[in-house]
Amino acid sequence: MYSKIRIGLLCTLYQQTFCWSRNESTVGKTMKRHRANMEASLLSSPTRSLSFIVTAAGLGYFILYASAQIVADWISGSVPFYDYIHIPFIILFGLSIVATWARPRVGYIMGLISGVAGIAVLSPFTLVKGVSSPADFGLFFYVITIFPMMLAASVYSLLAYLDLRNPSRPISSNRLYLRWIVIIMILGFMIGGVTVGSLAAGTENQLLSSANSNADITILRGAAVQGSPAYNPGNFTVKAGNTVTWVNKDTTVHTVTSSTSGSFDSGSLNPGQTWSHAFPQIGVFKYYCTLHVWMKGNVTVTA
Ligand SMILES: [Cu+2]
Repeated sequence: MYSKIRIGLLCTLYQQTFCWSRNESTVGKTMKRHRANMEASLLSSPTRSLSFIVTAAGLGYFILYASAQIVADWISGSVPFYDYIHIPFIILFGLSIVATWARPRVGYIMGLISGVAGIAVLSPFTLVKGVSSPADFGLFFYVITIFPMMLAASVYSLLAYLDLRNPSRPISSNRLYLRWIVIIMILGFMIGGVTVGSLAAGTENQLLSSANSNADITILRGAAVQGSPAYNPGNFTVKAGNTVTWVNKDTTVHTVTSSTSGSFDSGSLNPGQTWSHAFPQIGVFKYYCTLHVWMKGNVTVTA
């Protein structure tokens, strides 16, 4: 009798488990199919294609730009360190675009995270420098287009993710407007920025070329590029007791710093700025730029 009860109990347990799991799986499947249908209709909507286009364009623009730069630098023989910083982002952005296409809900989160990470990590290196000196037009153009494009990709990824998270709810017209406002603002910012920048570049070039022409030594345009001439003349000869003046005619900050520590140091010399130092003693005084250590020059002081 005891065993009969036990078998009966087991049967009930088994049946309940079986029924429950079968029930669950049927309901689950229907729910899933319903959700998939909603998502599919949402994904085929114009909003979705707009989200995909903006996200892919925003992230893809960086991939193309940074890859082209790496190839160009590689051909020219010197690959600066920011090219290496770009590599993980090229991979991350590429994966995000593929994911956005194949698995939108995961993809848009990735798009949002990688867009924000790109802005956060890359802007400290270039943003202020690029905007402050439009005469360095390559960098200026990079800054004024890359970051707005990344921002657009991030905003669109966020909006697309919010829509996908709740696929049964119709997309509000506010969000549709918001999408268009974001595109118009970002395009306007880029076009305006490039226009103003190219005008400012002309002015800056003029100012730099007319900056202190009485200086003894000129920091040449493009001095930061490894292998190109930096200080002109590279060796300047002066009589003891005289003062030597440097002028920075490049578009970026440089220094004139003694290779013998503590002897003399100009500190940061902004574009157009001059700096002077007196040489009372005879000898050869080597100096370099602390920001671009390959920039070297010397002053020979004679009796
Ligand atoms: Cu320098």
